[in-house]
Amino acid sequence: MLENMIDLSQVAVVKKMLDSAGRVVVMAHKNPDGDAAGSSLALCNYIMGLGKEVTVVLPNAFPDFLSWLPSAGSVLFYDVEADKATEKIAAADILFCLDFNVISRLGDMSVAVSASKATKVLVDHHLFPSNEFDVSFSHPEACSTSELVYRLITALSGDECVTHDIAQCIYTGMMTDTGAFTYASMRKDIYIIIAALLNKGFDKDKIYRKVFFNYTVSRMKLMGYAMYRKLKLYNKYNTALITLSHEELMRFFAVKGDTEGLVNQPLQIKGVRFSCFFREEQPGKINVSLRSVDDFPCNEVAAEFFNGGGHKNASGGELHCSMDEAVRLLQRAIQKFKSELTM
Ligand SMILES: [Mn+2]
Repeated sequence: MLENMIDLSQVAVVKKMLDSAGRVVVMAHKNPDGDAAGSSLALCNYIMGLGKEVTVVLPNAFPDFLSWLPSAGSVLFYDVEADKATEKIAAADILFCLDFNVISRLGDMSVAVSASKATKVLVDHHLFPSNEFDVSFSHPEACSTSELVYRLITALSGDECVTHDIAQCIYTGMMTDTGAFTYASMRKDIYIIIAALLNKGFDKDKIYRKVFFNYTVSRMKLMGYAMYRKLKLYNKYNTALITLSHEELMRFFAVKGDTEGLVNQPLQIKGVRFSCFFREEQPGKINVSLRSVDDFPCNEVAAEFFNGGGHKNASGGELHCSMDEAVRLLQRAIQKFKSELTM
């Protein structure tokens, strides 16, 4: 049996709304990841099963390795078809807002969503949800929004409503948001849900390969280069840093997503508790990714030194300076957080 998480009186409210709704739009955050795409498509497939008109509208495309997700071909992308997307949003009775906590996370699309008079239902696991939503299922304790969608639809219609397609979407979101169940994945409910999903008869190992074994040769070589030539260890501080300049990214023909996950790699080194990756997206503009293990608060480092924030073990930020200056900033940061890094 699953432990209770979502509020059943709110589920009843959603049920009523769905019963009387004509048109529904499901959306997720900009630069959608496996959880954003998986949770949206799971919910979309469920609502389609109810016989409603439903559209998934995303601010921009998800990575190629998610294009096999059931119904992925029917998604409307705001950055490509803004007029059509705006029309759908304006005509909807309900907007399901998945995997983000403030409407501004939709980027340019947020204008159309804020202007809509539709009932906005939030389903999300990020901290600090805004009050822009009419109904909120906000549960930072959930491993993923996909887990919450599973809980929502089974609370609405029981396990029978979970089709083979829906199960694959939900599994993908749960898997990607936990690094294939290597973090944020301690709650036993996660595995009770997975067992229920596997009953629907899909091949979870195949999903793993579709999502994670998708490198191009140039990406593999870039990863090797980064690891062999660009990894720096601050042993005294149990900290690792990888930097990639704009020139280096160009040299390896890096495209969006090619450095995904690189920041996690140094955490595999014995003793490393804090891993940083600086990627010079454009000359002078540096994207900062931070990862940690245990209690080391990346988000505090991100907020204080890198104009960013995020979760305790996974945060990000942005700098407008040279790579040398960024590295010096990190040196100051680890000096400041020395006691937490060396315990
Ligand atoms: Mn998520």
